[in-house]
Amino acid sequence: MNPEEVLDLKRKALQVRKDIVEMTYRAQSGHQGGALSWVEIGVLLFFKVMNLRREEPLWEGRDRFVLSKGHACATLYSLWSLLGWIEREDLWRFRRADGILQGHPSRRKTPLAETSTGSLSQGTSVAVGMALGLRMDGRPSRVYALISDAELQEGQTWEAVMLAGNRSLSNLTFVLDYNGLQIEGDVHRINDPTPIERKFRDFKWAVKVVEDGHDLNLLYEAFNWAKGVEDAPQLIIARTVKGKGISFMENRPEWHSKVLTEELYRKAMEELNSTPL
Ligand SMILES: Cc1ncc(C[n+]2csc(CCOP(=O)(O)OP(=O)(O)O)c2C)c(N)n1
Ligand SMILES: [Mg+2]
Repeated sequence: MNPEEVLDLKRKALQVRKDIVEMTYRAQSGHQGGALSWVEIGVLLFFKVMNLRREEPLWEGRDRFVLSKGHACATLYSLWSLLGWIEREDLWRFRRADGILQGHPSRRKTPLAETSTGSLSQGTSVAVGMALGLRMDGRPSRVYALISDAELQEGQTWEAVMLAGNRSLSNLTFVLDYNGLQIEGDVHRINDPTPIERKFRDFKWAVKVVEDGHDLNLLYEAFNWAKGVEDAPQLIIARTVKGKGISFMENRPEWHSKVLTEELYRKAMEELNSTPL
C-alpha cells in the first residue's frame, strides 16, 4: 500500500473509533473494548481486502464477512455507514428497538448482516457452511470470519475448525482478534487456549501470526498471504489490544462493556481528537 492509502485507512479507523464512542454513549450501553480491538482489521477488510461493490452491497459475487464475536458490532455498523450502506442516523439508534442496529448483528433487521451472531462461536460454523456452499456452487467468493480468543474455549469452534480443515476450505479465512482478555480477565488464566498455532495446524489449517494487529501494513501482508494459500483454510492470529485507542480502556477488562458517563465520553473524544495519524 502506498503511504496515502495507509493514511486514508488510518483516518477511517479513527472515525470508526469515534463512532464506537458516540454510539455506546448515546445508547448508554454496548461493548467498547472488543469493538476497539478490531478496528484496523475491519477497515482493511472492508476498504481494501474483500471483493465488494459499494453501490451494490448485496451483490451475489461479494466476499462474505461473519462477525462471530457479535458483541463487537459497533465497529461493523460504523464501517457500513462509511461505505454508505446505512445512514449516519441509523448509528444513533444503536441498541434501540426502533433501529436496525441491534446490540448483536441481526439479520432480521438488516440483510447486511450475513448471519445473526451473538452466541459466541456459532458464527464459526456458519462461516464454514458458507465457504462449503460457495465452493459447491463453484463461486469464487471468499468468506472471512472474525473470531475472539474466548471463542476458542467453545467446543463448537473446534467442530467447525475440524470440518474446514478436512474439507481443505481454502476460500475461508478466520481472523483471531487475540486481545488476551474476556469478561472476567486474562483468557490464559481462565481457560488457556494455547498453543493456538499448533492446534490449528493439527486441524490442517495454514496459520500466520501478526505481531501487531493494529499495523495496517502487517495485516495487509497477512491477508495477501491468506489469498495465496490454495489447499487449506487460513487463520490469521492478530495480536491486538482490547480497548485500543482510548487510554483508560486499553487492556482493562471492565471496558468489555461499561456505561460511558458524560465525563468519560468527553475524555475519550478529546483523546481521539488529538490522536496523531
Ligand atoms: C455462548 C456465549 N456465552 C457467553 C456469552 C457472553 N459473552 C459475551 S462476550 C464474552 C466474552 C468476551 O471475550 P472475547 O470473546 O474474547 O471477546 P473480545 O475480547 O474480543 O471482546 C462473553 C462470555 C455469549 N455471548 N455467548
Ligand atoms: Mg478477547
